[in-house]
Amino acid sequence: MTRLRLTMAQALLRFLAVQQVERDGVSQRFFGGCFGVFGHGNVAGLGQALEERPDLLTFYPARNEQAMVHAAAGYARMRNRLGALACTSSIGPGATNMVTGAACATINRLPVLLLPGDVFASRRPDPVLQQLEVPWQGDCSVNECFQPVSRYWDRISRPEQLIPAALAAMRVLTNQAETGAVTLALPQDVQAEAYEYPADFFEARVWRVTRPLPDEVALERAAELIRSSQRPFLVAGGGSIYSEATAVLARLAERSGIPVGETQAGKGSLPYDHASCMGAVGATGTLAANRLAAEADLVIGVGTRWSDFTTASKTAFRAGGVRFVNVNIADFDAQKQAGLPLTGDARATLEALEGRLAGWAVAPGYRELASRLQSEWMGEVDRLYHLQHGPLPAQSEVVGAVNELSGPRDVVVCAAGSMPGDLHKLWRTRDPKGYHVEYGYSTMGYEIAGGLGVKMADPGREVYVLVGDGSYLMMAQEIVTSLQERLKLTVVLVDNQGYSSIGALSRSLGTRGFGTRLQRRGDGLMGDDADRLDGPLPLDLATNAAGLGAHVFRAHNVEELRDALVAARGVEQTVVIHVAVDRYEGVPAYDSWWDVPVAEVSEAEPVQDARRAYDEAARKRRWYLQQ
Ligand SMILES: Cc1ncc(C[n+]2csc(CCOP(=O)(O)OP(=O)(O)O)c2C)c(N)n1
Ligand SMILES: [Mg+2]
Repeated sequence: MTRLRLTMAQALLRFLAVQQVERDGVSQRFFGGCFGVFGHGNVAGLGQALEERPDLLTFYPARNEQAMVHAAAGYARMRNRLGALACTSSIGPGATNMVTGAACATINRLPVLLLPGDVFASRRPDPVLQQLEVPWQGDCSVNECFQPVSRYWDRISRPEQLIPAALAAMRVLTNQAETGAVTLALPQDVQAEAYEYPADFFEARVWRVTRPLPDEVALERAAELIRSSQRPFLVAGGGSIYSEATAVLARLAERSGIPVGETQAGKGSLPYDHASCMGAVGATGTLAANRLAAEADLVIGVGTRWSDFTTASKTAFRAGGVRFVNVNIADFDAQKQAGLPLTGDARATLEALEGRLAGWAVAPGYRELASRLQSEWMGEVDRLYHLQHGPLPAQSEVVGAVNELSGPRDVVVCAAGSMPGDLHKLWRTRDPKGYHVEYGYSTMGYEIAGGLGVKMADPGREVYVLVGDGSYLMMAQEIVTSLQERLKLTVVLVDNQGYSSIGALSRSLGTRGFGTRLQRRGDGLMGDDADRLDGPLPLDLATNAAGLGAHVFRAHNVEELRDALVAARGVEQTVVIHVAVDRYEGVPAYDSWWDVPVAEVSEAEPVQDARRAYDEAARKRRWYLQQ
């Protein structure tokens, strides 16, 4: 048997470079490159390997380890999980900076390969710089923090362990039901240690992504349930996009007349003007979707993990005896809401249902109701896109301007603040990959970094990053990486002087926007009530963006924003358009609720009122136990 004498890091790199993924007979390279920030723990091991063989994997230097994992997640999502990036860090803070990114990727079920450096396996020089010693457990380092946020975790303490660990890592990364962050902790001495690796380990390896089907009995039962329902409602989640089920979903919805609501990850499953598209459902849902959801007797979930935003904290589906059918590749999700589990690939399963539902459709009256609700909703979006609010514009007008001035295949990216809810309701999605809001972890700071990953995965599309001032202040530095890689982003920085979403939430819960406004401390209020007393901080985020090298436009009203969006198209490098919006002009909620518990006892009257309203709303909560 041929053997190659390589360091563990060199062997890992060679292995990663030849992994392929295949679906529907089309095979592609799995790893699109490797992000990294070097320090001790990766500079000599993996760093040496990457430097020696740039032909194997492109190295992308990043500014912040959390951000690079977000970029990797954005990349994987854009590639429908058929591609991923590796991320290498030094030991200690470089490694733990990736933990938030890992949690974000795992919650969103997105493959990322994390390669944190680790302390010496030999332990000879212990404690090394940045080593956290655990007095009662010698083999524990900060990298144990990755365990609960990874779907596979391993530590390569001997060079030959790489062989089974790398194969196990690939299995999880490419398994559509299990995928998420995969962590291989790499002790720095072992990275540099040589071993005679069998040449077979470096042969091209194809990981097949199959399209498993639920069993016949379950399919028959589901078709029966659907055929006998009066008011079926379908909820499309991220799984419908990842499995490329959107065409069959559109056909099925058109023929059967079943109306469709979309989750954050599932938005784009249907084009916004498809006859069955009711848009967002749940806490940030449209009136059309939420009305139909409330009365549905059967809810068909496709690739959704039923988060509280989707179920409006289990108040969205209110019909007595409402039942669920769950199409999901992960049995874990298929079993939720006591639903009939159709554990399988979304596209294959919908195709199988399509045949069984041939010739069946909802009653004409139900189709008409959906059509009326849809056109009413379109009118509401038009109204909010063109509010002509002043003196500062409303955020909904910013959404309208970006939507109307972006192309049908362009991608909008967002993650946290008030913008995700507004986008969920208002964005008119025209392409299944045109809407990219990370709302599994809703990580402030994901926006620019995630947008960079989207652009890496599909440089042919314009990427519009909508980011609040709060998120921008948390993590804007990958603007620099976008310039380094000549990957253009159009960042719309929506400035409302602080955490307006949480301010509004706080006010609705009786706590006056406490601690959510950008202002000097001093008057004891730290809330929106203090606005008139205290001026804002002398912050200039547009200048900050210019300092990072972005091409900056300052828009003071919607017209200037539109002009800037048009001008931005002609700029080759990353653009930041700064626009100030009215902090208090939000998009309303449409017949929905989100469960955020209010203090049961308080001296404050607004809190007591909020608690009463909370108890009232909480009465609508359901368990969903009906099988
Ligand atoms: C890392 C992180 N920390 C805290 C939160 C909680 N949180 C959600 S939205 C938000 C405020 C976001 O502010 P900004 O980006 O300005 O958006 P706005 O609410 O003003 O629209 C906060 C603090 C979060 N989602 N992520
Ligand atoms: Mg803000």
